[in-house]
Amino acid sequence: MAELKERTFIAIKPDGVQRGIIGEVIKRFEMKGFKLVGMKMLHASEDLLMKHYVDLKDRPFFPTLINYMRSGPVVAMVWEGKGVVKTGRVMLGETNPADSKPGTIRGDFCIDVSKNIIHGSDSVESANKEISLWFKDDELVNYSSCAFSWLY
Ligand code: DAT
Ligand code: MG
Repeated sequence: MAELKERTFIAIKPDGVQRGIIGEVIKRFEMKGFKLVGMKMLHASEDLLMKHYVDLKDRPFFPTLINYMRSGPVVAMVWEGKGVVKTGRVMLGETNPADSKPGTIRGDFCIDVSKNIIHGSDSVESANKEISLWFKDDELVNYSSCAFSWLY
């Protein structure tokens, strides 16, 4: 069923990597039941980041945002499962950590909007765009998870 194959793009930003939050993020998505189908660590290029954040190019914080995203390596991931885009956003919390509830990733691990440690796609359409921007087809892995029939 196609709805069980929905995918989202999640990236741990340079501050999340430096602060040792990679494992915690992976743990939360794994424990929820989502399936990891792609993951890599990289220094994102300016070109990639300009494309990724193109919708924000006219915002005053755009140059700071690009510099921040280039300040160290990021961990890029693709997670799969029913409703993963929307649920992923709920798990992340609000854009501004100050508005994020405890129990969310941003609510639990960061303070400032300009250092909010993680990215998650905001719609299925942006997820598809972002996944194809960050990953080649052969970097996404097809496999069946033994948990599948216990989740759905
Ligand atoms: P989100 O990452 O929750 O999808 P967004 O797409 O609106 O939020 O913005 C992308 C990133 O830009 C966000 O994670 C942090 C940064 N940002 C957004 N609004 C900001 C602001 N007012 N000041 C500084 N950085 C901001
Ligand atoms: Mg966004």
